[in-house]
Amino acid sequence: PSFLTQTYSERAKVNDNACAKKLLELMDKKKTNLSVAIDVTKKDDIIRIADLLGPYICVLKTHIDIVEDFDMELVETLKQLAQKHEFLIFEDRKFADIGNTVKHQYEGGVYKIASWSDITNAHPIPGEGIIKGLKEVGLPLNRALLLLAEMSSKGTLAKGQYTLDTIEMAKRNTDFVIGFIGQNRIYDNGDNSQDFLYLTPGVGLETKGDSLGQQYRTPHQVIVESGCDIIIVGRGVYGAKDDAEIKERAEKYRKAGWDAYLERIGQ
Ligand code: S5P
Repeated sequence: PSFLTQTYSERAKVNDNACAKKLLELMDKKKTNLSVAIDVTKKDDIIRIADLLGPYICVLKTHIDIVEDFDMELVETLKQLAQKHEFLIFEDRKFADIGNTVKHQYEGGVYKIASWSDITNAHPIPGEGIIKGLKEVGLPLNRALLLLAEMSSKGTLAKGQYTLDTIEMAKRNTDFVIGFIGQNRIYDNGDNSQDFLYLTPGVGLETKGDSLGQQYRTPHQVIVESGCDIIIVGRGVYGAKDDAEIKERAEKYRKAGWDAYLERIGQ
């Protein structure tokens, strides 16, 4: 059967990537396919919101280079919160350079991303060397990679043959690549040979987009109509007026995403 109609826990059993397996298991346990993008710029705000949202999310997505007062204590705290609430950390670094350069960017520099982020992502634009470079650092640490197969923004060049070639790249690197950032479940051969996870940003219930090209769809469109697995929501959740409303919004998106998943698997 197609992975589309299987439960997350059934898929966890047959996925032999440790990181993907753990993610599918905790999604099933916590009943959530919601990832929140905490795109705020102060350390204390990230920590406060992460602790608040822990119970509602399967993946905490960060943009570590927008944090004004970054230090390693921030990522240590996020690691502790990830343990406390059982979620994975995804640094949305969007690597896009040659293998040798991304290796350094992933392992070293100020942020030492590989030391704390379970999942990161890369544009396939440089060719397969980018995966090989990241893999040299990430595999020994049991990290995993997502390839950007499509984007949510208006006018994106990631479409058509580019997207199809991205899927082929992933199929040749299944030891490290666990899935995609994309808008549609493009590859599902239905024969259980390779289960890729589709994480989908550009999700909003209230608005259709922003003034800078972002485009939003609903959790139902993403999970049921497009067959993706995880909804990524940023401003739709953290952009609330206070903590109580942030929690309310997280629960609203969690429920919308989970109900859509139940509908998809026919439960
Ligand atoms: O195609 C993409 C890929 C990503 S990872 N479109 C996106 O918007 N993103 C990220 O998802 C983006 O960098 C941001 O962190 C989040 C969307 O945030 P929102 O506030 O628009 O929901």
